[in-house]
Amino acid sequence: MTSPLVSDDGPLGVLVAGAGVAGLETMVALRGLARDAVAPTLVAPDDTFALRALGVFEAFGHAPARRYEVSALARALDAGRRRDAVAAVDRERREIRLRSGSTVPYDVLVVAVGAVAYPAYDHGVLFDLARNQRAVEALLRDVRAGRVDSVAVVVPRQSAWSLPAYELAFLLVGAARPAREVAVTLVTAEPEPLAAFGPPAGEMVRAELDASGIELVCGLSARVPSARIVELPHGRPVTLRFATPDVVHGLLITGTNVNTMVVPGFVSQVHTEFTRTGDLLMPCHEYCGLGHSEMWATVQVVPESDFKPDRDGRVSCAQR
Ligand SMILES: Cc1cc2nc3c(=O)[nH]c(=O)nc-3n(C[C@H](O)[C@H](O)[C@H](O)COP(=O)(O)OP(=O)(O)OC[C@H]3O[C@@H](n4cnc5c(N)ncnc54)[C@H](O)[C@@H]3O)c2cc1C
Ligand SMILES: [Cu+2]
Repeated sequence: MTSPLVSDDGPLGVLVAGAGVAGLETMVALRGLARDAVAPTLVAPDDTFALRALGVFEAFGHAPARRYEVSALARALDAGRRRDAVAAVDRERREIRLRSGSTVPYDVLVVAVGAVAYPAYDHGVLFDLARNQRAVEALLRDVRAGRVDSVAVVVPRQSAWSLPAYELAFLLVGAARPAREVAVTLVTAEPEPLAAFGPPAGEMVRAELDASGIELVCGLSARVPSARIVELPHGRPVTLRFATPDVVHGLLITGTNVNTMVVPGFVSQVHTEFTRTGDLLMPCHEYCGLGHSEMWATVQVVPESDFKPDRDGRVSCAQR
């Protein structure tokens, strides 16, 4: 078998989707290792790239992370650049369809589009400066002015990267006025603080938290009650019924067979069984009006022993 990199038909057309650290490192490595055997193209909607690791500090007024122009980075790597997003992949034809409607062919496709971030809780302040700047700044103003006595920093269950929560807890303690301390509690489902870094790091962080007076609650997943959360049991058949009093909506639960239209005057019924515990996003997938992008809920699939239905055996995420 011949390597695709030594084809006689010219360089291999590599399409890299995503200008985060994964996509950009792939481009750099390709150029370094395969040189002229590849013709890379970078597809991403972003104008700039910045190291997200500095994001928490930025919110507290530290110097913002340096921004790099994505087009300049692509030029420096002698790569093609499309400022667009991938909408669909056609594997048969080896081409992608872009959100703008055009198509781009590829020999090899690298998908590095990152994770989809969404708020785990309806309640509380989502610590995301890019999407929730006003609420984050209001919280920091209140902490600095001594208007809050306590703050709980909650790491949602299933968060893979919990470090920002620890940074946030330390910075909150530092931001409070010396004379008006704020009680900071960090709640995480990790068995040990910063579990991904192993036991020595855990012990160090535990000692630092202690020294800063931050209360640590670990090994527990926090629930922040909300009308947007519906808790359902793992490993047994459930029947879901959806109704709408206003207009047509569409509902799906990610990673399951649940996907239905919801039409005024009818009750949509779906049977399913959740095969693993965890949080699943339940968005509306039918454009239903101005509030559509805000129309989502979280299905928390819990072990059957934790499942607490109403007396009639039902649960509901709608406020009755
Ligand atoms: C506040 C914060 C602090 C962090 N601190 C650290 C740290 O200290 N150390 C550490 O190692 N990690 C840290 N991380 C984690 C790190 O940022 C991520 O692991 C990393 O960004 C993942 O890189 P990625 O390229 O896979 O995805 P992303 O950085 O999410 O990039 C995805 C890219 O894909 C693009 N994209 C999305 N959809 C499409 C589409 N349909 N078509 C084309 N392009 C698309 C996006 O615009 C973006 O350019 C932190 C994360 C956050 C949020
Ligand atoms: Cu909708």
